[in-house]
Amino acid sequence: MNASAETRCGFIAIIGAPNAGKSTLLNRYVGSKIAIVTHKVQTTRTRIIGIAIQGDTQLVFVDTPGIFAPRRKLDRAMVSAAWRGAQDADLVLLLVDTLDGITGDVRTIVSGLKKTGRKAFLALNKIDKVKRDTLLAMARELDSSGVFTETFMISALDGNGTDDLLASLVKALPRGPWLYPEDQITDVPLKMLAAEITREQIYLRLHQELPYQIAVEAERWDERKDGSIRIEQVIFVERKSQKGIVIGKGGQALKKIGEMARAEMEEVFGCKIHLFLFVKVAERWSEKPSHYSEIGLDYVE
Ligand SMILES: Nc1nc2c(ncn2[C@@H]2O[C@H](COP(=O)(O)OP(=O)(O)OP(=O)(O)O)[C@@H](O)[C@H]2O)c(=O)[nH]1
Ligand SMILES: [Mg+2]
Repeated sequence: MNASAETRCGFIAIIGAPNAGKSTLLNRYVGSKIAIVTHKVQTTRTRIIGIAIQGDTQLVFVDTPGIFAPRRKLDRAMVSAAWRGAQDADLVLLLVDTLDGITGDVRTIVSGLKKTGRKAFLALNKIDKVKRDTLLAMARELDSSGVFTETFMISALDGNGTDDLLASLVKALPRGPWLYPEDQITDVPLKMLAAEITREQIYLRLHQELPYQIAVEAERWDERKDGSIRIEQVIFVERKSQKGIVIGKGGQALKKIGEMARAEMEEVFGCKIHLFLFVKVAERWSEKPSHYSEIGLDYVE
């Protein structure tokens, strides 16, 4: 590891409304898929750390759940995890989905930052899809809040503008020793990553009829002598009808989810995976505290 006189290291919280592209940006900077990404809002449920290295600098990105007006208990826990992520960080990066414009959620976040006196970097995302005039108008309006030190226009998807943003983040981080080993890229335990991969496949396959309140937990995890891993996971749904949707006609949906998830896990973990999925109805699981710690959240009354 490098001497601390020259090195820099710090936490950068990526915050924003649901679906802004936070996890996409995190994965790009880390260079590996550690946070799941879907077209649905509220994909990320907990804080996820992704570590990138640029020369002498270790950048510790904190992906957070989207911030929005919470109604349900799970929502409240997610939003509070996101704000905590911002509080603890050296730098805050607000990502705005320019396809959506300046929504009520974005205004809420900006005024939240203003209240705490936090300065932030602003990145207008999805510029691959939006006209330049619209982008400039949005930048002007957001800039007038006085919250942002620098503004960037990026596409987390195709990478446009992301190098400039990264270079500026590096400059703004404090000097200090690296906090993580050089080869560590995340703090998500493998078990949770595997559960997230399955949840992503459920979201991707069952978009229309998806019951939002789905949780996946690893029930058994055996690393075998031959180097393979045998994983049993339980998919929790809240109602019997949802169980039917996840399993599908003749078990087809669940089978496909299992195949896709297994392939993805084999790629991410680099070994053979034996995956077994079970679906259970746990009525109102999202109201129960024990399920929260399983997915890395604090239960908020
Ligand atoms: N066109 C375009 N789509 C993008 C871009 N960045 C992200 N997306 C898409 O936006 C959707 C949401 O991306 P995520 O990375 O899951 O967004 P998120 O902010 O992490 O969402 P939550 O975890 O739900 O808060 C996905 O379908 C992405 O492929 C971009 O730069 N351009
Ligand atoms: Mg996300």
